[in-house]
Formats: sequence, structure tokens, C-alpha cells
Amino acid sequence: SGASVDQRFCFQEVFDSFKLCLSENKEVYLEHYVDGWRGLVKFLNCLGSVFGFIAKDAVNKVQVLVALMSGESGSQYATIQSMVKYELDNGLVDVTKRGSHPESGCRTLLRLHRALRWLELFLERLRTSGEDGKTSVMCAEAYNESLSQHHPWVIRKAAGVAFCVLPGRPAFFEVMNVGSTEQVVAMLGGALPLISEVYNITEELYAQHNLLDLP
Ligand code: 1Q0
Repeated sequence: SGASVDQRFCFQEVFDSFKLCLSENKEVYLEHYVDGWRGLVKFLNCLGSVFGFIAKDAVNKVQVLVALMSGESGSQYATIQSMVKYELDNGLVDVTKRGSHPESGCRTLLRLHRALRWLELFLERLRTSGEDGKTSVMCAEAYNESLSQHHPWVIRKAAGVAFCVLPGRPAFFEVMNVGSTEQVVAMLGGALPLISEVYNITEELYAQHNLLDLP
């Protein structure tokens, strides 16, 4: 059907975007990073309305970054590296507590960056799990090891409820519509190192500049 073609398309899109993220000298292009997230949100929307509150927050973050990229100083937002330099040099980041720059590129991207770690952990579990693996458990474990540490109780609770209605592994793979289980596993094997590298480069950059706890 047309719908399944769209899903497959958006899926390939995600990995293409993360592939395009890295420049030759290992800078991360913001445009492709944001595109990767757009694709993930599309996928999330395919999973049902329980995930709406998560998708909505991700969309908000994407919109903040898009506005910066297409704004007056858009040329400063070509890569994550140039964004960090520009915002820090010009005092555009609330470093210790929220103040006059509540929606800096740096703090907004940090939220997506933390979620990317969740994605990496989840996909790795999905890739290596057996036929009867429970996606809800994989998702919850990945979340508890990463993103949850940055979320208050009420969000952790809501996320837990959402995870419970995730489809099982076979249905999940079907929604991905990449082909056989073997093909999905192979695709994940190809995509994960890319996502990992983008994550590690960003993490190191943020650590260097002491930005890992931005409010
Ligand atoms: C597949 C199931 C998806 C489950 C996603 C796990 C993440 C749960 C996060 C729930 C929190 C969202 C509510 C908002 C939280 C914000 O407070 C928080 C902090 O921002 P701020 O401005 O208040 O300081 N925001 C975040 O932490 C950002 C969260 C973004 C989450 C985006 C998740 C996008 C997921 C995409 C689904 C991909 C499915 C991958 C399957 C791929 C298979 C190859």
C-alpha cells in the first residue's frame, strides 16, 4: 500500500540523514541532524497517539533549531561545532540557570543529543534480540540507562506507560517495512555505527565546553 511505502521511505531517510551528518573533518551538519530527527518523529507518529506527547516535544526542539538555521545568523548554524562557538562567543547560552536565552541552540540540541543515546541503546537491543524479544522491555531498559536520568518522575511515568503499548518485535519490524528480519538486522548493523559516531562527536564537543548540564 501507499502507506507502507511511505514508512519504508521515511525509514531509509533517517539513516541517510545520519550518514550525511558527518563532514570530512568530522563536524556534524545541523541540517542533516535535524532531518534525521524529522524522520524519527514520522516513525513515532506511525506508532500511535500514545506517543504524541513525545513527538510533540521532539517537533518543538526541531522547530527551535530550524528557526535558528533560517534566521539572521543562520550561517553560524551550519554545524554543531559552529553553533557552539557562535553561541558561546556571543553570550547566547544560559549556562547555569535559565535566564534570557531559554531556547538556545546549544540547550535545545542537548535534549535531542541525550535522546540519541537512548536510540542507540534501543536499536542495539533490537538488533541483537531474539524472535520473542519484547520491544517494551528493550525500550524501557535503554531509557533507564540514558534519558530517564534527565527526566522528572512524571515524565518517566508517562514514558513507561507509552512503552507498554509498543508493538512486539515482529510487528515492530513490519512497521519498519525494510524487508525480512535479516534485512532489518543488517540495516541496523549498518546504521548504528553512524549514529554512534555522531553521538560521540557531539558528546565530546559538549564535554570540552562544559555544556553537558545546560539548564
Ligand atoms: C519507540 C518508542 C519511542 C520512545 C521514545 C523514548 C523517549 C521518551 C521520552 C519522553 C519524554 C518526552 C516529553 C518531553 C520531555 C522534555 O521535558 C525533555 C526535556 O526538554 P526540556 O525542554 O523540558 O528541558 N525533552 C527530551 O528529553 C527530548 C525527548 C525527545 C524524544 C524524541 C524521541 C523520538 C523517538 C523516535 C522514535 C524512534 C523509534 C526508533 C525506531 C527505529 C527502528 C529502527
